[in-house]
Amino acid sequence: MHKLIHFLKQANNIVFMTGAGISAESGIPTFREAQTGLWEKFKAEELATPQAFEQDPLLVWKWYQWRRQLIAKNKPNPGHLAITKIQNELKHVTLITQNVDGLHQEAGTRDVIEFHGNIRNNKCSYCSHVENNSDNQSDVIPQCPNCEVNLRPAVVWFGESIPESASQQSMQAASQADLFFSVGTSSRVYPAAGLVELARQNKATIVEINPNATPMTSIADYVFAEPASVALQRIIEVLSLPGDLVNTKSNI
Ligand code: BV8
Ligand code: ZN
Repeated sequence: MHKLIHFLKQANNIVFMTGAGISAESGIPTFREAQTGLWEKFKAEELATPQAFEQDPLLVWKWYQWRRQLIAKNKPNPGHLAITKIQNELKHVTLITQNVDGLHQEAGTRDVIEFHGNIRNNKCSYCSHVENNSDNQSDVIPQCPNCEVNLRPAVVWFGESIPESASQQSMQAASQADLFFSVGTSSRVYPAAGLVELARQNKATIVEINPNATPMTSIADYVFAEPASVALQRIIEVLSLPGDLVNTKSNI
């Protein structure tokens, strides 16, 4: 941990990339764990596609409304809050998130790059119309005022490209990072997972925080095989202690 904290304090460009695992401790199911209740017979990856929305818009719409209500009932956890604290205490910390739940912003993290869009808004697939969905709990799908077609959640579905600005900002951040944290992601979805590889190619020190191994574990310089809130709070504790750093009981 000593060397990592030394890196943290010396780093000029720190990047955090988060996945569904950081929201798991807020009660939001991760993307690949089996769904529950009326959604248990569906796989998230099958519902989060333009084809699914085309085929059964109401089914996909209800799934998103269900997720929105779940998110609204939950709040950021200590893992989200720790990233905000690190961003406030250290210079130049960039957060890229694959999550669409908005919990990082709610935790006070600034300039969040939403790599897969956000669930708060609806957008039109045919024009630039976007509208907020926050207080709409209806099962009636809103229509685009310009095109008179179904609006859809303002997220990036499988088979859709990453929004240009999010993609550009993320690639720039990853290529300039000297310290890159991959937090709570199975590192299976591309191009997001490729950002770790891009950082690595540019000689960044890679830290993975995930209770389970992923395809990125083998290229990580430091691995915290524990929940995000535990690992990030340990880093905060050791970071904010003055002078010499305490020994932590971990393999780091
Ligand atoms: C693209 C928004 C170019 C929606 C998401 C065939 C056709 C088309 C494309 C493809 C194809 N084959 C492959 C692709 C590319 C595809 C892809 O990568 N597929 C994968 C499945 C192989 N990618 C795309 O389609 C992307 N676009 O490539 O465009 C293109 C265009 C046209 C045609 C071809 C290519 C777009 C991908 C974006 C999809 N949208 N979300 C919504 O949310 O509804 S992705 C979705 O997965 C979520 O955003 C999620 O964040 C993301 C990644 O998953 P994870 O976050 O990693 O979540 P997961 O559940 O997997 O893992 C959770 C982890 O947390 C676990 O490791 C667990 O151990 C850990 N954990 C659990 N608890 C904790 C914890 N960690 C820490 N603390 C804890 N407490
Ligand atoms: Zn439209």
